[in-house]
Amino acid sequence: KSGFLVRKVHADPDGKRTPRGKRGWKSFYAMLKGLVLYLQKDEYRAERDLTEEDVKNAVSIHHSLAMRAADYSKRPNVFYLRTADWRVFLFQAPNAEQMQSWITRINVV
Ligand code: I3P
Repeated sequence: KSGFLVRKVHADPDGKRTPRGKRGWKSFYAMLKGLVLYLQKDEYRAERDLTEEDVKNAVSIHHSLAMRAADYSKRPNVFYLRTADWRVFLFQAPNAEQMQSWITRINVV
């Protein structure tokens, strides 16, 4: 699965609140491959090698949990991703259907 997602980092490993200045929303082209959610800064280019930054932004979704961010009302179609190492991301999908599709795909693996 792939598509555009806007990401906000809410908590760093061990659930520590991400500091001010690193909490802004950023747009990525997201690709779910196996147990890794790749977040590419530029829009998708077919055979491109992953850059150092792409690797840094990639998230392991092994033992992670995605759920609709019912308590977050500043933007629509936002879901939480909590990783095994207790990081927390918010992701905004382009529409409700895409949001649900990402949640289902992340939780099924
Ligand atoms: C953050 C940015 C986010 C905002 C966050 C700010 O600033 O303005 O959009 O979250 O508020 O800290 P920065 O880019 O300097 O990190 P919201 O859009 O959800 O308000 P927060 O610290 O209350 O999460």
